[in-house]
Amino acid sequence: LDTMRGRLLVDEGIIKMAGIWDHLERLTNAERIIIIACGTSWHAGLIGEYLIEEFARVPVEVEYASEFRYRNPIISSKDVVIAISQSGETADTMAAIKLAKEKGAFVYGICNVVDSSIARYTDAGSYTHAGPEIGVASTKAFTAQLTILSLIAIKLGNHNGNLGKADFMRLITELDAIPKKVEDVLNSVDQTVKTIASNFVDATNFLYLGRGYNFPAALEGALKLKEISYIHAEGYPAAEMKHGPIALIDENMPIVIIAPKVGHYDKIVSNVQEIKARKGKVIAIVNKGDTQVSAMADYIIEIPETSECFSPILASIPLQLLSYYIAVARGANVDQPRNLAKSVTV
Ligand code: F1P
Repeated sequence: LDTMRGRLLVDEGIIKMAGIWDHLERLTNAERIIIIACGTSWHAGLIGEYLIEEFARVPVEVEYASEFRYRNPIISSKDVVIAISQSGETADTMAAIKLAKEKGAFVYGICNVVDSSIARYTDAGSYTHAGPEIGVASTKAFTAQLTILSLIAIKLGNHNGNLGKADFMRLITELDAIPKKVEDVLNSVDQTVKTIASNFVDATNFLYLGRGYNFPAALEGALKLKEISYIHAEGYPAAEMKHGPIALIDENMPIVIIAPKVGHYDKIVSNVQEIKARKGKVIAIVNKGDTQVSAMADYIIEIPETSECFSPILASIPLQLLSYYIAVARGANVDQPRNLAKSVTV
C-alpha cells in the first residue's frame, strides 16, 4: 500500500512519475502501443488497453508474449511496446521484447524486480516496487501494475490533449484514495470471503464474469483459482455468457460476478437474472449499499465505490482472497502450487 501511495508525487498540482515523465514524447508520438506479457501480467495489460484507449485515445493491442514471439507480428519503429512482468525474467516476454527491439520499436518495461533481465534490457520503464512476491502466483504485483498503467494512461491523455486538466486532477485524486480503499477492503471482507469459500471447497468448476474494465478482472480471478486451488475456472465477459457459457449453468455451477455500480450495471443485473433463472449459485462483488444484484445473489461481497477504471484494483482483493481461502481449505500449498514456477525461464 505504501508503495502504491509512493508512486504519486504531488508537486504543486503536477503529478510526476518516475520513468514516464522522461518518455512522454515517445509515447505521445506512438502510432500504436502494443502491450506484451504473460499470465497475470497479461490481464493487467488488458486493463491497460482499456485505460490508454479511454484516456489517451492511442490504439492499443495486447498480446501474449508467448504467441507474439513466434508469429512474425507487424511491428515498426512507430510502435511503442509496453512489456509487463512481475519477475522480469519470463523467457517468453524477454524473447518478445527482443523481437520488438530488432524491428525498431521503443520498449517500455513495467517490472517488479529491480535490476531483473527485462528491466535491464528494455529502453526505459517503471518499477512497481510492490516488494517481493513470496508466492508463485502474482497478487500485489497485479494491483501495482494496474496503478502504473492508470498513471501512464492519465498522464499521456493529459499530455496529448485528450484529457482536460479538471478530469486529470479528478482521476489522480481518486487514484490517490485507492490505497486506503484497498486497506478497507482487506479488513472488511476477509471473514465474509472465508465463510463463502467454505461452501465451495468441493467445487469442480467456477465461472467468473465481468463487464468492461472488470472483464479482465474476471479472467484474473479465474486464473488465481486455477493456479492455487486446482479448480477449473473460466473467465468471460458477462455479455458473452449468452454466446456459449450459459449452457454450463445449473445448480452446481458457482458463478463469481463482478458487479460494482459502474458502466452497464443494468446489463449485469440482467445477467444475474439469467443465471438465477437457471439456478446457478451467484457470488457477487458489489458496491456497499447495492440492492438490485444483492437481492438476487446467493452471496455478496461489498467493495467501496470508485470509477469504473479503478474498480478492478478493488475487485481483485476479494477475488484473490476467495482463491486463497478455497485453496487453504483444500490443503493446497498456496505459495508453491504444483507445476508452477515463479519465473518461467524456458
Ligand atoms: C508471468 C506468470 C505469472 C504467474 C506465474 C507464472 O510472470 O505467468 O503471472 O502467476 O508466476 O508466470 P511475470 O512475467 O509477470 O513474472
